[in-house]
Amino acid sequence: TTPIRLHDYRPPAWSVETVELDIDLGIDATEVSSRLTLHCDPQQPATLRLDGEGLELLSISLDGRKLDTHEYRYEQSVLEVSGARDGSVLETHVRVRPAANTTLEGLYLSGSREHGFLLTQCEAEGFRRITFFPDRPDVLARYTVTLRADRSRFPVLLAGGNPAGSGELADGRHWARFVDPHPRPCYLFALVAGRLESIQRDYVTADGRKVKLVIWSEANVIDCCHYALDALERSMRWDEHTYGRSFDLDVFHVVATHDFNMGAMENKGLNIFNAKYLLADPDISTDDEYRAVEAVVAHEYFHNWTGNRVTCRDWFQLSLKEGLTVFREQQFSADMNSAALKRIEDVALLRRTQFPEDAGPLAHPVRPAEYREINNFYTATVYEKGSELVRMVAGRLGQEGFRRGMDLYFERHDGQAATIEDFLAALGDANHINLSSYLAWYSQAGTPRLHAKGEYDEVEHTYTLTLSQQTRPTPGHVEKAPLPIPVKLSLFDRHGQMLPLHLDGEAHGTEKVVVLSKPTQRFVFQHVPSAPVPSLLRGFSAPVVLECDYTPDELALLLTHDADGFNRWEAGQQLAMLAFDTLRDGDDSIANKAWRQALAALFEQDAIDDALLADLLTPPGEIEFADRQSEVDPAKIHAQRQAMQHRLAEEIGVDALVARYRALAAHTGAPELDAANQARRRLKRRVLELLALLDAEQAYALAIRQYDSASGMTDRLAALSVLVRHRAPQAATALVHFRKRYADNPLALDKWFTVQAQVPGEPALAIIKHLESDPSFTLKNPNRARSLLGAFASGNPSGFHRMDGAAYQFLAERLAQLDALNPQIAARLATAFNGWQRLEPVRRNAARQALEGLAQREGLSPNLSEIVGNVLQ
Ligand code: HT7
Ligand code: ZN
Repeated sequence: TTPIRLHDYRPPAWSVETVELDIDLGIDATEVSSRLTLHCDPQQPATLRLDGEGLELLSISLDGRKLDTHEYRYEQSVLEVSGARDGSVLETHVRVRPAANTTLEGLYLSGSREHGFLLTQCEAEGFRRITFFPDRPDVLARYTVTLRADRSRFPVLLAGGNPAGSGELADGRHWARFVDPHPRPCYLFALVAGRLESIQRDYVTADGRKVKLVIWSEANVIDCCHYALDALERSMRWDEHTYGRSFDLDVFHVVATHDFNMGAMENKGLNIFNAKYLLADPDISTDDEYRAVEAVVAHEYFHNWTGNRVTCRDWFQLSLKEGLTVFREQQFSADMNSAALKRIEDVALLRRTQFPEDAGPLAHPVRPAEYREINNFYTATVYEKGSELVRMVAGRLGQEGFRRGMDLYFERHDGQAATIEDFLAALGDANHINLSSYLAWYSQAGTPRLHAKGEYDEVEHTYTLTLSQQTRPTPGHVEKAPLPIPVKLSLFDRHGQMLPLHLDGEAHGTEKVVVLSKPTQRFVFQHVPSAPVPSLLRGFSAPVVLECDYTPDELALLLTHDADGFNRWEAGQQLAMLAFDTLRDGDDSIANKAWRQALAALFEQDAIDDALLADLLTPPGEIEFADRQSEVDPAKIHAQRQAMQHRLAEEIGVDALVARYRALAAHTGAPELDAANQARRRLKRRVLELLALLDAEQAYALAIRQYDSASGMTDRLAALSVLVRHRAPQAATALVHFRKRYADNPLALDKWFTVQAQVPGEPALAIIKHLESDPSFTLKNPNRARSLLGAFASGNPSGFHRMDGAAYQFLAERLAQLDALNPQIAARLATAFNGWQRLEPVRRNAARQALEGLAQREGLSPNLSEIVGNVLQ
């Protein structure tokens, strides 16, 4: 396939004013009748071309006249119609086959033929699998949708928009109609039909309109939807309060499915969720999952304005809605929970997922210049780095300035398909600032390295900070331009006190943002009484890798004294990196001592929030350590990281660990979700993990007691994970118990697979192969495939990267099988190979062989072949 290029964008020759869909639903066959009112510029007549994939065309008419076969052509997923003119009405009647659709794109069946329900997924290009249409986001139309079906098999009929009638038909069938007054792109179309239960609540908007909120699920889990309904209400209030944006239909439906390719989908008025991100129950969901449900509910809801009311001109602008909506969700979650913990979680995610993407063969700009398969571009770069770019701009404008800018963005572009330039222009114009220099961040791949060097002049009492930036080449782009990098900084004295900042003759309090816009710049701070310790990039003010020649003592000082939780954690992470780099072949180092002694002291003081302490006690992950190396040996990284943690546990001591564990365990009874209880559980888990490195027997005994007495999934899974990862003798019984207890709960069973897929090192592959024969394992369900294969290949570096390459061959085999069922999921799992070029030579050769073998297979989907091809580059 030839790539699609941003540069080649042209406005659509044809627009669609209204869409009337009449859909006759059936599990094996569904018939879709469509009536489109079309427009084109009479001065620039063009052939009418509509997208349509795998559609069985039953009839076609133009302006009321049935067309002969010579008047249209349907080939290679394009329908060409002759004779259409401005104002023409095109009617098509097609058949699609939901039960046979394993791609989970377009119209498909969730669950079994007997009990399951029908639903759609149209983003990015699934609408063309339902009917003929110009399937591009800049064609906005008004939709009227009528659904018809057998009442007993499909008692619930839903589509996005306001309800506009329903009634009975002959032979036990019924119908329901929905009208959406807001013009929208076709990727936001959705329908759901089947036997579903609901919970609902009335919501009154800030301007007094009543909106009915309804959450739908299969009957057995409807009681697990209350938390999501609360989260939805909180999101709606927050968006009204923070951005002045209210919901704009009479009813808002949300539906849970176990069969979904991604997390959730923001279809207008009918959000559809992967059950993993909608259902919440203490017996099934961990604390992290509760927070994820809240975050995803908010994210999808926020899309109503950032994505739906203002949509994207083309898929290159995907980050316009995704980066911005991730940012809005991050703000919301920070407001609802601890802001420091949220920032830690998000930065850790960015480093674990986006930094490796940006450093390897899959690197691409936040706004890619070209793509072959758009589904492969729903990436950490577009989402997470995209959000960091919005954060930088928002920081530049300040809270009020950003709000002014967003108001102008909505005012200018409501009902339109916009670009990233439009977004920056609105934010800038509302504040009389030119933000166009930030565009370079959107078009340039790679994580910039920010180098910092400080010099103190004892005579002049000045501190000169020299900042420089460099971005390494990424595939196809060698030359990199300097970017505007906001560096939020403070200076600390050697007692851990923040110093007042004086720059260019002005006082700036104790925290200041300087912007590095050139390759190198110097910033001279005056009136600095003694040689300071700089705290740089505070709050992670830019998505860069900081290189600064800190001494271990300096980092330990920041870790101990900074009042801000995030900065403290960041100093600890940098110190742990230093400790890791200097821990050669088991030797101790100054950095190592500084890291563990500082943490042991904080542990003893008992003055920090439990959750923050748990995060401080966690060194960067194996992927982050690997990201800094050129000849990666994942087994060695795993061993070194374990050794660091072992020494940390020794430094704290068995007695202190056990005492703290017991104190925490004494508090945790009912699985309450308040911050203090969540924090206690988080620290308890971390303490148990450290103890397991030091005194395995005692830790296993505590773990098995915790497993048996746990009142919720957080404690139960934490205990199980300690037992399983260490291959404790008690693990087998606990696993059998868990398997039995949750036999009917897919979300809990996914965790059972994942916990075993993450056993480190050599044993993992045999475990995976054994688990594949469990009757509940299937490649057809994305959550299940991810819970085993994804957790192994992307979440267990020492298990996946075996020296003998057997896991590479195994994954390649499974990817080929999966590809035949669900190309989107196969392509996503294949990204586990990213970074293979930086492996040490033995593994590198083995990975190359597996990838080359996969690439040569016949009939790979465009999705998988694009990823494999790019990874191999
Ligand atoms: N905007 C949604 C993207 C999405 C998606 C993309 C491709 C294939 C399937 C998909 N399901 C959902 C999700 C979001 O970012 O909110
Ligand atoms: Zn989104």
